[in-house]
Amino acid sequence: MPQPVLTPAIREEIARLERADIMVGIPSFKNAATIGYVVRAAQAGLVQFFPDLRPVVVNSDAGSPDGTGRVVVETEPPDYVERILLVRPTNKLSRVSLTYPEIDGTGGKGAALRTIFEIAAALEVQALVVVDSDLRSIGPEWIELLAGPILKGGYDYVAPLYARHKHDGTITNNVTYPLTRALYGLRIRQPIGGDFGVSGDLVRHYLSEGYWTPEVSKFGIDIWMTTLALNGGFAVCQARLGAKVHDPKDPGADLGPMFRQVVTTILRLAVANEERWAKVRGSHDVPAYGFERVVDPPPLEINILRLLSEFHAGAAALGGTWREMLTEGTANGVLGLAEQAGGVADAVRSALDLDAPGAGPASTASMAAVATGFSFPDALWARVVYDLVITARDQPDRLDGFVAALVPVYFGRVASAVIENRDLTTDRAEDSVERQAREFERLKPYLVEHWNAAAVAG
Ligand SMILES: Nc1nc2c(ncn2[C@@H]2O[C@H](COP(=O)(O)OP(=O)(O)OP(=O)(O)O)[C@@H](O)[C@H]2O)c(=O)[nH]1
Ligand SMILES: [Mg+2]
Repeated sequence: MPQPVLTPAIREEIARLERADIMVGIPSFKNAATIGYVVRAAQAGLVQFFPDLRPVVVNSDAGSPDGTGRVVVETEPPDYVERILLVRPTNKLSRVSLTYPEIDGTGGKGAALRTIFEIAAALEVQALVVVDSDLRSIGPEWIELLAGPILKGGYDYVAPLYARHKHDGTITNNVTYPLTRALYGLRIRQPIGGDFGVSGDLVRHYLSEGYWTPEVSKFGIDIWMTTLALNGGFAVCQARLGAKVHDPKDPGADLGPMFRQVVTTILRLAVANEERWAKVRGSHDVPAYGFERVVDPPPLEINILRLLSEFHAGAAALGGTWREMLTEGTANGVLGLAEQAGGVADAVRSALDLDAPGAGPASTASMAAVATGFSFPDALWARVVYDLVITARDQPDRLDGFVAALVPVYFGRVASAVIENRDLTTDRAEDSVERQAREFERLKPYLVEHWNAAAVAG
């Protein structure tokens, strides 16, 4: 385990704060425009719901040039709680913004959280709540929903449950949810949601864990936290937070590096935890705290044409690599689909006249309506992911390259899901996510057989 060297500034803050009972940690990187709102919500939540505890808000920033840290320390808590409810918080709320140190030369969300864990452990907090700094939909009650199960219910890990738009959360829907559920047998719907509650015990467990990679220092951190909580025997629940509204991302344009960091981490952890999942069949619900809410998250546009084109182009550039990382049957299926994706992409381009000079971007709906013939079957996708678990074990040194080569295949899978869900409400689209997760469970023996067969052969 790399020991991040806490900077003198961080040590000073720890010495000044001495102790806290509850901490809200916020990682950030150039979020000056949105973090003030998140800090206001967190502060109001701490005062309103936990007036007797010693609270602290800690922002772990990447050294953002846009003044993110200044916004944090200058944001005043809303006074309405004290004015109307006559709540007198017993302890003054402290706000801190720090620049986190890199870990072995790598910075990112995970490195930011590691500093948050160090501070939480040093202050001996009972509950740590972590929330993203680009959230628009957070309210004070999120603090109670994420910390309440820990402080009042004895839980150690609270994963978020939110309504996300049917086209949002594609890494979650296609990889981390179905794979975590099928491997470890627990239905954590948002294993990389970004907003969590963690007990003091679990924070200490995180700090004692030996497994840490450059990917964990970046966006691998969320699945690392969830997987360690599940496999360390900690009590896990979920909290219904309503909608997740944050800076939107188009999977084809923004999510490639994040996909690689998350997927490499989930695969390496699967290899390391074989004894945890080998015998698990089926899955169980995980209790959820908080009142159900009916909310419609804002729509998200996805460039299906780009996804299909990259999948098609991937076959020419990476077909050989796909054959190295997938079984023969899986590779043949994927290569056949990539070929088809090229034809469908051409059809979309010509039907919508996208090659015409001055043609503007097409809407997701109009592209999906033309692309209806394209479908990436659940079973094939599950085999792709399972083949990668085996490859992660057998060729660990080449895993980064294999996961990079998986990105266009994932694009093909995302395109298929967007096309399939084009006319469905967000609610109904959830059915196809569940169907796929059941397919991962149904094919778990495929994973186990290949794992055992390859072990014998090797
Ligand atoms: N300190 C630090 N924080 C980062 C860095 N990259 C991202 N973050 C923070 O991590 C959080 C999540 O980052 P986003 O870019 O919103 O990621 P996302 O795709 O929305 O991720 P999910 O919400 O998990 O789907 C935000 O609070 C970011 O500010 C980084 O390099 N350093
Ligand atoms: Mg975000």
